[in-house]
Amino acid sequence: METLNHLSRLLQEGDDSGVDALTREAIASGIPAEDILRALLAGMAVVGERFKEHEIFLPDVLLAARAMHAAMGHIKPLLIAQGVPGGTKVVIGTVSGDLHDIGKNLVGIMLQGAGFEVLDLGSDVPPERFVDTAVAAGAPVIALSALLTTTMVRMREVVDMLAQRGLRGRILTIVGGAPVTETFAREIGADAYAFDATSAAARVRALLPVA
Ligand code: B1M
Repeated sequence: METLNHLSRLLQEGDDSGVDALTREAIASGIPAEDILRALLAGMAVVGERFKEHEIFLPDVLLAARAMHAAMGHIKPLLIAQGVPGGTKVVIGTVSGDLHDIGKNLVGIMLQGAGFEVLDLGSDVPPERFVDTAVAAGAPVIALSALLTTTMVRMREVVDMLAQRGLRGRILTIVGGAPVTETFAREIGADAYAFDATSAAARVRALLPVA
């Protein structure tokens, strides 16, 4: 669809005001939020590819990320529309040393849409903050995101800290992010792994007896 291709192109160009306006227009014309999200993700995948190939540079990626945030502000309420407020709490964040938050935000939105109360700690979150927050809030799940091969190893610190404090089994962990795999999740002792935001919500639901 032309509007969605255009949206994806504007995102690749880092045109945040263009993305902002066209996202609002797309919503008003009845295009489903899921389709808008798909177009944005396709645009971001191109940005990642071009960055890898050194065709664009970090400031370009930052502009694309800013445009993504602008669009997410509009589609977030639509994506979580079926959410039931006040459900089971899930603490979420991107691990220490990692500033990537777009995927984590998406996981948070899908969790909210599935009826969970999401406590979002942001990015670059130290292990003790995850654990302390979960304990203080009575959250049975910690959801960890990492986008860098250098930071995914920090997920293990959260799992280990739960074990040291005798909380393994009472507070469960789910991990995900582009470099994270099911095998890695098993290796570090995480309770679950999810490939994307939609399956993350389903996996968290499956982890809990009643959610
Ligand atoms: Co960076 N970056 N980045 N970056 N960046 C990647 C990740 C990279 C793959 C780009 C590349 O080289 N092709 C590469 C990592 C290489 C590696 O480690 N193997 C990379 C690099 C190298 C870096 C820097 C080191 C660059 C530098 O400084 N030289 C630097 C690191 C900064 C830091 O974190 N300390 C850096 C910085 C940045 C920006 C700040 C400019 C910006 C982030 C802005 C922001 O997030 N606010 C940025 C961006 C935007 C990207 C790319 C282009 C896009 C990431 C993204 O948002 N994707 C990325 C390339 C790529 O992924 N194609 C790249 C869209 C998002 C929806 O997908 O986050 O994968 P994603 O989330 C998915 C799944 O992974 C999953 O669900 C989501 C979809 O449904 N998921 C979970 C995520 N978390 C989950 C948790 C779960 C379950 C599923 O359970 C809890």
